[in-house]
Amino acid sequence: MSAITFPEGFIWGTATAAYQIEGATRADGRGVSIWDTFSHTPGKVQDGHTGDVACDHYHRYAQDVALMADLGIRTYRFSVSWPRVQPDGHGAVNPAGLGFYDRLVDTLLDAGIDPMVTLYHWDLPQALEDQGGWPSRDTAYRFADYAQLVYERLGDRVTTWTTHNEPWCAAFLGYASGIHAPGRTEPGAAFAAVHHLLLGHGLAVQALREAGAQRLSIVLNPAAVAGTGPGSEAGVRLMDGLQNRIFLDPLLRGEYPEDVLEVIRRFSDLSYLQEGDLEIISRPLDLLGINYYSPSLVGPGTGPGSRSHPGTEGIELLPPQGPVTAMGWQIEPAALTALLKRIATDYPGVPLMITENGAAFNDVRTGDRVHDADRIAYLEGHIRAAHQAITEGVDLRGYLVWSLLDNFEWAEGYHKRFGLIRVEYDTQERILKDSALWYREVIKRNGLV
Ligand code: IFM
Repeated sequence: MSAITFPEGFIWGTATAAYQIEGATRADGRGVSIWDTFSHTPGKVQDGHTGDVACDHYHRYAQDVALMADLGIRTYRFSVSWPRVQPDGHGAVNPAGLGFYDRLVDTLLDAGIDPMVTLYHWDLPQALEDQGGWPSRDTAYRFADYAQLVYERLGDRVTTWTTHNEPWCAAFLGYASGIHAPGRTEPGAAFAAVHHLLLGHGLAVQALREAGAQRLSIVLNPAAVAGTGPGSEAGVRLMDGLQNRIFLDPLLRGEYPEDVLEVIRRFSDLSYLQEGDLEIISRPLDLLGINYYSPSLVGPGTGPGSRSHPGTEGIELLPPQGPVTAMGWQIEPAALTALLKRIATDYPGVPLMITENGAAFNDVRTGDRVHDADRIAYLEGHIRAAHQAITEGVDLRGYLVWSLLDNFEWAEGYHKRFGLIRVEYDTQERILKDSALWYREVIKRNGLV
Protein backbone atom coordinates (compact mmCIF):
# COMPACT_ATOMS: atom_id res chain seq x y z
CA MET A 1 0.00 0.00 0.00
CA SER A 2 1.41 3.35 -0.99
CA ALA A 3 1.52 6.41 1.29
CA ILE A 4 -1.08 9.07 0.53
CA THR A 5 -1.33 12.68 1.63
CA PHE A 6 -4.48 14.78 1.48
CA PRO A 7 -4.58 18.41 0.33
CA GLU A 8 -3.60 20.97 2.94
CA GLY A 9 -6.60 22.01 5.02
CA PHE A 10 -8.44 18.73 4.46
CA ILE A 11 -10.90 18.32 7.34
CA TRP A 12 -10.74 15.25 9.58
CA GLY A 13 -13.46 14.64 12.10
CA THR A 14 -16.16 12.51 13.60
CA ALA A 15 -19.95 12.61 13.69
CA THR A 16 -22.77 11.76 16.09
CA ALA A 17 -26.48 12.54 16.49
CA ALA A 18 -28.46 13.79 19.48
CA TYR A 19 -30.86 10.92 20.09
CA GLN A 20 -28.12 8.34 19.58
CA ILE A 21 -25.79 9.67 22.32
CA GLU A 22 -27.31 12.31 24.57
CA GLY A 23 -29.68 10.39 26.84
CA ALA A 24 -31.25 12.71 29.46
CA THR A 25 -34.48 12.59 27.51
CA ARG A 26 -36.49 14.06 30.38
CA ALA A 27 -33.94 16.59 31.60
CA ASP A 28 -34.36 20.36 31.69
CA GLY A 29 -37.73 20.59 29.98
CA ARG A 30 -36.96 18.53 26.86
CA GLY A 31 -40.11 17.53 24.99
CA VAL A 32 -40.95 14.11 23.57
CA SER A 33 -39.64 13.18 20.13
CA ILE A 34 -40.97 10.59 17.69
CA TRP A 35 -38.00 8.40 18.60
CA ASP A 36 -38.96 8.45 22.31
CA THR A 37 -42.44 7.29 21.36
CA PHE A 38 -41.24 4.73 18.81
CA SER A 39 -38.49 3.20 20.96
CA HIS A 40 -40.92 2.84 23.88
CA THR A 41 -43.41 1.01 21.65
CA PRO A 42 -42.94 -2.74 22.15
CA GLY A 43 -41.49 -4.55 19.14
CA LYS A 44 -40.10 -1.50 17.33
CA VAL A 45 -36.48 -1.57 18.53
CA GLN A 46 -34.46 -4.69 19.17
CA ASP A 47 -34.75 -5.83 22.81
CA GLY A 48 -36.78 -2.75 23.69
CA HIS A 49 -33.70 -0.52 23.79
CA THR A 50 -34.36 3.22 24.01
CA GLY A 51 -32.32 6.42 23.90
CA ASP A 52 -33.30 7.31 27.50
CA VAL A 53 -29.71 7.07 28.74
CA ALA A 54 -27.66 6.25 25.62
CA CYS A 55 -24.06 7.48 26.19
CA ASP A 56 -25.22 10.06 28.73
CA HIS A 57 -23.38 12.58 26.59
CA TYR A 58 -25.72 15.32 27.89
CA HIS A 59 -23.90 15.07 31.22
CA ARG A 60 -20.53 13.79 29.98
CA TYR A 61 -19.96 16.05 26.99
CA ALA A 62 -16.88 17.68 28.53
CA GLN A 63 -15.18 14.29 28.87
CA ASP A 64 -16.15 13.37 25.31
CA VAL A 65 -14.78 16.65 23.95
CA ALA A 66 -11.53 16.04 25.85
CA LEU A 67 -11.25 12.61 24.23
CA MET A 68 -11.74 14.16 20.81
CA ALA A 69 -9.08 16.76 21.53
CA ASP A 70 -6.73 13.98 22.58
CA LEU A 71 -7.32 12.28 19.21
CA GLY A 72 -6.57 15.50 17.35
CA ILE A 73 -10.07 15.68 15.86
CA ARG A 74 -10.55 18.98 14.02
CA THR A 75 -14.27 18.98 13.28
CA TYR A 76 -17.13 17.52 15.27
CA ARG A 77 -20.46 17.08 13.53
CA PHE A 78 -23.32 16.77 16.03
CA SER A 79 -27.05 17.32 15.85
CA VAL A 80 -29.32 19.53 17.90
CA SER A 81 -32.36 17.86 19.41
CA TRP A 82 -35.37 19.87 18.24
CA PRO A 83 -37.54 18.90 21.26
CA ARG A 84 -34.81 20.11 23.64
CA VAL A 85 -34.97 23.53 22.02
CA GLN A 86 -38.73 23.68 21.35
CA PRO A 87 -40.45 20.94 23.37
CA ASP A 88 -43.59 20.97 21.20
CA GLY A 89 -41.90 22.01 17.97
CA HIS A 90 -43.11 25.60 17.95
CA GLY A 91 -43.14 28.74 20.03
CA ALA A 92 -40.67 29.97 22.62
CA VAL A 93 -37.27 28.45 23.18
CA ASN A 94 -36.60 26.21 26.14
CA PRO A 95 -33.54 28.08 27.47
CA ALA A 96 -32.14 25.15 29.43
CA GLY A 97 -32.23 22.91 26.36
CA LEU A 98 -30.53 25.41 24.07
CA GLY A 99 -28.08 26.14 26.89
CA PHE A 100 -26.69 22.63 26.55
CA TYR A 101 -25.59 23.30 22.96
CA ASP A 102 -24.19 26.66 24.00
CA ARG A 103 -21.92 24.93 26.52
CA LEU A 104 -21.04 22.19 24.05
CA VAL A 105 -20.01 24.69 21.37
CA ASP A 106 -17.89 26.70 23.81
CA THR A 107 -16.21 23.54 25.09
CA LEU A 108 -15.43 22.44 21.53
CA LEU A 109 -14.00 25.80 20.57
CA ASP A 110 -11.87 25.91 23.73
CA ALA A 111 -10.50 22.51 22.69
CA GLY A 112 -9.70 23.76 19.18
CA ILE A 113 -12.47 21.71 17.55
CA ASP A 114 -14.72 23.22 14.89
CA PRO A 115 -18.41 22.54 15.60
CA MET A 116 -20.56 21.51 12.63
CA VAL A 117 -24.26 21.59 13.49
CA THR A 118 -26.95 19.36 12.00
CA LEU A 119 -30.37 20.79 12.72
CA TYR A 120 -32.41 17.65 12.05
CA HIS A 121 -31.24 14.11 12.60
CA TRP A 122 -34.66 12.42 12.82
CA ASP A 123 -35.95 13.44 16.27
CA LEU A 124 -39.11 15.33 15.29
CA PRO A 125 -41.09 16.69 18.25
CA GLN A 126 -43.96 14.25 18.82
CA ALA A 127 -46.41 17.16 18.96
CA LEU A 128 -45.61 17.95 15.30
CA GLU A 129 -46.04 14.33 14.28
CA ASP A 130 -49.43 14.38 16.01
CA GLN A 131 -50.33 17.25 13.68
CA GLY A 132 -49.30 15.28 10.60
CA GLY A 133 -45.48 15.10 10.76
CA TRP A 134 -43.35 15.60 7.65
CA PRO A 135 -46.18 14.71 5.25
CA SER A 136 -47.79 17.95 6.47
CA ARG A 137 -46.61 21.20 4.86
CA ASP A 138 -46.74 23.10 8.13
CA THR A 139 -43.81 21.04 9.50
CA ALA A 140 -41.50 22.65 6.91
CA TYR A 141 -42.34 26.12 8.24
CA ARG A 142 -41.96 25.00 11.85
CA PHE A 143 -38.52 23.61 10.94
CA ALA A 144 -37.39 26.90 9.45
CA ASP A 145 -38.52 28.76 12.60
CA TYR A 146 -36.62 26.31 14.78
CA ALA A 147 -33.51 26.62 12.60
CA GLN A 148 -33.55 30.39 13.07
CA LEU A 149 -33.83 30.10 16.85
CA VAL A 150 -30.82 27.82 17.00
CA TYR A 151 -28.88 30.05 14.62
CA GLU A 152 -29.65 33.16 16.69
CA ARG A 153 -28.00 31.53 19.69
CA LEU A 154 -25.06 29.67 18.11
CA GLY A 155 -24.49 31.52 14.84
CA ASP A 156 -21.79 33.73 16.31
CA ARG A 157 -19.60 30.64 16.86
CA VAL A 158 -20.74 27.94 14.43
CA THR A 159 -19.78 28.44 10.80
CA THR A 160 -21.02 25.22 9.15
CA TRP A 161 -24.74 24.47 9.28
CA THR A 162 -26.50 21.38 7.96
CA THR A 163 -30.26 21.36 7.64
CA HIS A 164 -31.12 17.65 7.39
CA ASN A 165 -29.28 14.40 7.85
CA GLU A 166 -30.30 11.72 5.32
CA PRO A 167 -33.81 12.94 4.47
CA TRP A 168 -34.24 9.69 2.52
CA CYS A 169 -34.28 7.78 5.82
CA ALA A 170 -36.57 10.28 7.53
CA ALA A 171 -39.09 10.01 4.68
CA PHE A 172 -38.94 6.40 3.55
CA LEU A 173 -37.87 4.46 6.65
CA GLY A 174 -40.18 6.66 8.73
CA TYR A 175 -43.26 6.79 6.50
CA ALA A 176 -43.00 3.98 3.89
CA SER A 177 -41.48 0.85 5.45
CA GLY A 178 -42.02 2.16 8.98
CA ILE A 179 -38.87 0.57 10.36
CA HIS A 180 -37.93 3.96 11.82
CA ALA A 181 -40.01 6.48 13.76
CA PRO A 182 -42.80 7.38 13.44
CA GLY A 183 -43.35 3.90 11.98
CA ARG A 184 -45.99 4.75 9.39
CA THR A 185 -46.44 2.64 6.26
CA GLU A 186 -48.03 5.06 3.81
CA PRO A 187 -46.00 5.37 0.59
CA GLY A 188 -47.92 8.45 -0.62
CA ALA A 189 -47.18 10.19 2.69
CA ALA A 190 -43.49 9.27 2.32
CA PHE A 191 -43.28 11.19 -0.97
CA ALA A 192 -45.03 14.18 0.63
CA ALA A 193 -42.50 13.92 3.47
CA VAL A 194 -39.64 14.08 0.93
CA HIS A 195 -41.05 17.30 -0.47
CA HIS A 196 -41.63 18.94 2.91
CA LEU A 197 -38.20 17.93 4.18
CA LEU A 198 -36.76 19.62 1.08
CA LEU A 199 -39.01 22.64 1.49
CA GLY A 200 -38.02 22.96 5.16
CA HIS A 201 -34.39 22.77 4.06
CA GLY A 202 -34.87 25.54 1.50
CA LEU A 203 -36.76 27.79 3.92
CA ALA A 204 -34.08 27.29 6.56
CA VAL A 205 -31.27 27.98 4.07
CA GLN A 206 -33.02 31.17 3.01
CA ALA A 207 -33.49 32.34 6.60
CA LEU A 208 -29.99 31.44 7.80
CA ARG A 209 -28.38 32.98 4.74
CA GLU A 210 -30.23 36.25 5.41
CA ALA A 211 -29.11 36.06 9.04
CA GLY A 212 -25.47 35.80 7.89
CA ALA A 213 -24.66 32.07 8.02
CA GLN A 214 -21.32 31.35 6.35
CA ARG A 215 -21.52 27.75 5.18
CA LEU A 216 -24.83 26.00 4.51
CA SER A 217 -25.24 22.36 3.65
CA ILE A 218 -27.47 19.30 3.59
CA VAL A 219 -26.33 15.72 4.16
CA LEU A 220 -27.64 12.96 1.89
CA ASN A 221 -27.10 9.21 1.83
CA PRO A 222 -27.03 8.62 -1.91
CA ALA A 223 -27.13 5.01 -3.02
CA ALA A 224 -24.02 3.77 -4.78
CA VAL A 225 -26.18 1.64 -7.02
CA ALA A 226 -24.79 -0.77 -9.59
CA GLY A 227 -26.29 -3.40 -11.88
CA THR A 228 -24.96 -6.89 -12.25
CA GLY A 229 -25.95 -7.91 -15.70
CA PRO A 230 -27.73 -7.12 -18.96
CA GLY A 231 -31.26 -6.01 -18.21
CA SER A 232 -30.39 -4.48 -14.85
CA GLU A 233 -30.10 -0.94 -16.26
CA ALA A 234 -33.76 -0.03 -15.77
CA GLY A 235 -33.67 -1.17 -12.15
CA VAL A 236 -30.47 0.79 -11.53
CA ARG A 237 -32.04 3.91 -13.00
CA LEU A 238 -35.17 3.47 -10.87
CA MET A 239 -33.20 3.01 -7.64
CA ASP A 240 -30.99 5.94 -8.55
CA GLY A 241 -34.10 8.03 -9.15
CA LEU A 242 -35.79 7.10 -5.90
CA GLN A 243 -32.83 7.55 -3.61
CA ASN A 244 -30.53 10.00 -5.38
CA ARG A 245 -32.08 12.14 -8.09
CA ILE A 246 -35.28 12.65 -6.02
CA PHE A 247 -33.13 14.81 -3.71
CA LEU A 248 -30.21 15.93 -5.85
CA ASP A 249 -32.27 17.26 -8.75
CA PRO A 250 -34.62 19.51 -6.74
CA LEU A 251 -31.73 20.74 -4.57
CA LEU A 252 -29.18 21.37 -7.31
CA ARG A 253 -31.23 21.71 -10.51
CA GLY A 254 -34.50 23.08 -9.16
CA GLU A 255 -36.67 20.28 -10.60
CA TYR A 256 -37.88 16.76 -9.92
CA PRO A 257 -36.81 14.29 -12.64
CA GLU A 258 -39.71 13.30 -14.90
CA ASP A 259 -39.17 9.54 -14.40
CA VAL A 260 -39.32 10.02 -10.63
CA LEU A 261 -42.52 12.07 -10.90
CA GLU A 262 -44.03 9.20 -12.89
CA VAL A 263 -43.37 6.82 -10.00
CA ILE A 264 -44.67 9.30 -7.42
CA ARG A 265 -47.93 9.72 -9.37
CA ARG A 266 -48.69 6.06 -8.69
CA PHE A 267 -48.93 6.89 -4.97
CA SER A 268 -49.91 10.55 -4.80
CA ASP A 269 -51.64 13.28 -6.81
CA LEU A 270 -48.66 15.57 -6.07
CA SER A 271 -50.99 18.27 -4.77
CA TYR A 272 -48.37 19.09 -2.13
CA LEU A 273 -46.06 20.47 -4.82
CA GLN A 274 -46.82 24.21 -4.95
CA GLU A 275 -45.67 26.95 -7.25
CA GLY A 276 -42.40 28.50 -6.08
CA ASP A 277 -41.41 25.52 -3.91
CA LEU A 278 -38.61 24.34 -6.19
CA GLU A 279 -37.13 27.81 -6.29
CA ILE A 280 -36.93 27.80 -2.50
CA ILE A 281 -35.56 24.25 -2.38
CA SER A 282 -32.76 25.02 -4.84
CA ARG A 283 -31.23 27.98 -3.02
CA PRO A 284 -27.43 27.77 -3.47
CA LEU A 285 -25.49 25.53 -1.10
CA ASP A 286 -21.90 25.85 0.07
CA LEU A 287 -21.32 22.18 0.79
CA LEU A 288 -22.98 18.84 0.11
CA GLY A 289 -22.49 16.13 2.72
CA ILE A 290 -22.30 12.54 1.53
CA ASN A 291 -22.84 9.61 3.90
CA TYR A 292 -21.56 6.36 2.45
CA TYR A 293 -21.37 2.87 3.94
CA SER A 294 -22.14 0.25 1.31
CA PRO A 295 -23.21 -0.25 -2.32
CA SER A 296 -26.68 -1.32 -3.52
CA LEU A 297 -26.84 -4.03 -6.15
CA VAL A 298 -29.56 -4.58 -8.70
CA GLY A 299 -29.86 -7.87 -10.56
CA PRO A 300 -31.04 -8.56 -14.11
CA GLY A 301 -34.17 -10.43 -13.00
CA THR A 302 -37.42 -9.63 -11.25
CA GLY A 303 -38.09 -9.48 -7.53
CA PRO A 304 -40.21 -7.84 -4.86
CA GLY A 305 -38.13 -4.65 -4.71
CA SER A 306 -37.94 -2.93 -1.34
CA ARG A 307 -40.66 -1.66 1.01
CA SER A 308 -38.41 1.31 1.74
CA HIS A 309 -38.40 2.23 -1.96
CA PRO A 310 -42.06 2.37 -3.00
CA GLY A 311 -42.21 1.91 -6.76
CA THR A 312 -39.45 -0.70 -6.97
CA GLU A 313 -41.83 -3.68 -7.05
CA GLY A 314 -40.52 -5.99 -9.77
CA ILE A 315 -36.90 -5.05 -9.25
CA GLU A 316 -34.38 -7.66 -8.16
CA LEU A 317 -32.30 -6.29 -5.28
CA LEU A 318 -29.33 -8.52 -4.63
CA PRO A 319 -27.84 -9.48 -1.27
CA PRO A 320 -24.25 -8.38 -0.55
CA GLN A 321 -21.59 -9.95 -2.75
CA GLY A 322 -18.44 -10.31 -0.65
CA PRO A 323 -17.34 -9.31 2.84
CA VAL A 324 -19.82 -7.52 5.10
CA THR A 325 -19.86 -5.57 8.36
CA ALA A 326 -21.87 -6.55 11.44
CA MET A 327 -24.81 -4.70 9.85
CA GLY A 328 -24.62 -7.15 6.94
CA TRP A 329 -23.55 -4.27 4.68
CA GLN A 330 -21.15 -5.07 1.87
CA ILE A 331 -17.66 -3.59 2.16
CA GLU A 332 -16.85 -1.96 -1.17
CA PRO A 333 -14.61 1.14 -1.01
CA ALA A 334 -14.38 1.46 -4.82
CA ALA A 335 -18.10 2.25 -4.88
CA LEU A 336 -17.38 5.36 -2.79
CA THR A 337 -14.93 6.67 -5.40
CA ALA A 338 -17.48 6.03 -8.15
CA LEU A 339 -20.27 7.70 -6.19
CA LEU A 340 -18.23 10.84 -5.47
CA LYS A 341 -17.16 11.10 -9.11
CA ARG A 342 -20.68 10.67 -10.35
CA ILE A 343 -22.08 13.38 -8.06
CA ALA A 344 -19.24 15.77 -8.87
CA THR A 345 -19.79 15.20 -12.59
CA ASP A 346 -23.58 15.37 -12.68
CA TYR A 347 -23.97 18.17 -10.12
CA PRO A 348 -20.84 20.31 -10.52
CA GLY A 349 -20.05 23.40 -8.53
CA VAL A 350 -20.75 22.24 -4.96
CA PRO A 351 -17.85 21.11 -2.78
CA LEU A 352 -18.39 17.69 -1.21
CA MET A 353 -17.60 16.30 2.20
CA ILE A 354 -17.87 12.71 3.44
CA THR A 355 -19.97 13.47 6.48
CA GLU A 356 -20.32 9.82 7.59
CA ASN A 357 -18.37 6.68 6.88
CA GLY A 358 -17.63 3.84 9.23
CA ALA A 359 -18.59 0.35 10.25
CA ALA A 360 -20.14 -1.74 13.00
CA PHE A 361 -18.20 -4.84 13.92
CA ASN A 362 -18.59 -7.31 16.77
CA ASP A 363 -15.84 -5.74 18.87
CA VAL A 364 -14.25 -7.72 21.66
CA ARG A 365 -12.77 -6.01 24.70
CA THR A 366 -9.47 -7.48 25.87
CA GLY A 367 -8.55 -5.91 29.20
CA ASP A 368 -8.47 -2.20 28.47
CA ARG A 369 -8.08 -2.58 24.72
CA VAL A 370 -10.32 -3.21 21.75
CA HIS A 371 -8.28 -4.61 18.86
CA ASP A 372 -10.66 -3.66 16.04
CA ALA A 373 -8.42 -4.43 13.07
CA ASP A 374 -11.52 -4.98 10.89
CA ARG A 375 -12.67 -1.37 11.49
CA ILE A 376 -9.19 -0.01 10.75
CA ALA A 377 -9.15 -1.95 7.46
CA TYR A 378 -12.61 -0.62 6.58
CA LEU A 379 -11.65 3.00 7.34
CA GLU A 380 -8.31 2.72 5.56
CA GLY A 381 -9.96 1.33 2.43
CA HIS A 382 -12.50 4.12 2.34
CA ILE A 383 -9.99 6.88 3.08
CA ARG A 384 -7.94 5.58 0.15
CA ALA A 385 -11.09 5.58 -1.99
CA ALA A 386 -11.78 9.19 -0.98
CA HIS A 387 -8.22 10.14 -1.90
CA GLN A 388 -8.60 8.45 -5.25
CA ALA A 389 -11.66 10.61 -5.95
CA ILE A 390 -9.63 13.75 -5.18
CA THR A 391 -6.88 12.51 -7.51
CA GLU A 392 -9.51 12.17 -10.21
CA GLY A 393 -10.68 15.73 -9.76
CA VAL A 394 -13.43 15.66 -7.11
CA ASP A 395 -13.56 18.74 -4.86
CA LEU A 396 -13.71 16.79 -1.59
CA ARG A 397 -13.14 18.88 1.51
CA GLY A 398 -13.23 16.43 4.41
CA TYR A 399 -13.91 13.05 5.93
CA LEU A 400 -15.85 12.39 9.14
CA VAL A 401 -15.96 8.98 10.80
CA TRP A 402 -19.28 7.59 11.98
CA SER A 403 -19.04 7.50 14.85
CA LEU A 404 -17.13 9.07 17.70
CA LEU A 405 -18.81 6.75 20.24
CA ASP A 406 -20.65 3.46 20.18
CA ASN A 407 -24.28 4.55 20.34
CA PHE A 408 -27.99 3.82 19.88
CA GLU A 409 -28.20 2.37 16.37
CA TRP A 410 -31.92 3.10 15.84
CA ALA A 411 -33.98 -0.07 15.28
CA GLU A 412 -30.91 -2.18 16.14
CA GLY A 413 -30.64 -0.63 19.60
CA TYR A 414 -27.22 -0.90 21.24
CA HIS A 415 -26.29 -4.16 19.53
CA LYS A 416 -24.34 -2.55 16.73
CA ARG A 417 -21.16 -0.70 17.68
CA PHE A 418 -19.88 1.92 15.22
CA GLY A 419 -17.65 3.91 17.58
CA LEU A 420 -13.97 4.75 17.52
CA ILE A 421 -14.54 4.81 21.26
CA ARG A 422 -16.16 1.90 23.05
CA VAL A 423 -18.91 2.75 25.52
CA GLU A 424 -19.70 0.35 28.35
CA TYR A 425 -23.37 1.14 28.71
CA ASP A 426 -23.71 -0.11 32.29
CA THR A 427 -20.88 2.07 33.66
CA GLN A 428 -20.53 4.70 30.87
CA GLU A 429 -16.80 3.95 30.75
CA ARG A 430 -15.13 5.11 27.51
CA ILE A 431 -12.28 3.08 25.98
CA LEU A 432 -10.30 4.21 22.94
CA LYS A 433 -10.36 1.38 20.41
CA ASP A 434 -7.28 0.65 18.30
CA SER A 435 -9.09 2.40 15.44
CA ALA A 436 -9.19 5.63 17.48
CA LEU A 437 -5.43 5.47 18.04
CA TRP A 438 -4.92 4.70 14.36
CA TYR A 439 -7.17 7.61 13.31
CA ARG A 440 -5.12 9.95 15.51
CA GLU A 441 -2.10 9.08 13.33
CA VAL A 442 -4.08 9.60 10.12
CA ILE A 443 -5.06 13.08 11.27
CA LYS A 444 -1.53 13.90 12.41
CA ARG A 445 -0.04 12.87 9.06
CA ASN A 446 -2.96 14.19 6.99
CA GLY A 447 -2.99 10.83 5.25
CA LEU A 448 -1.87 7.25 5.34
CA VAL A 449 1.57 5.71 5.45
O1 IFM B 1 -26.33 5.54 12.85
C1 IFM B 1 -26.64 5.96 11.56
C2 IFM B 1 -26.74 7.48 11.51
O2 IFM B 1 -27.67 7.97 12.41
C3 IFM B 1 -27.15 7.92 10.13
N1 IFM B 1 -26.32 7.33 9.11
C4 IFM B 1 -26.06 5.91 9.18
C5 IFM B 1 -25.59 5.53 10.56
C6 IFM B 1 -25.32 4.01 10.63
O3 IFM B 1 -26.48 3.30 10.36
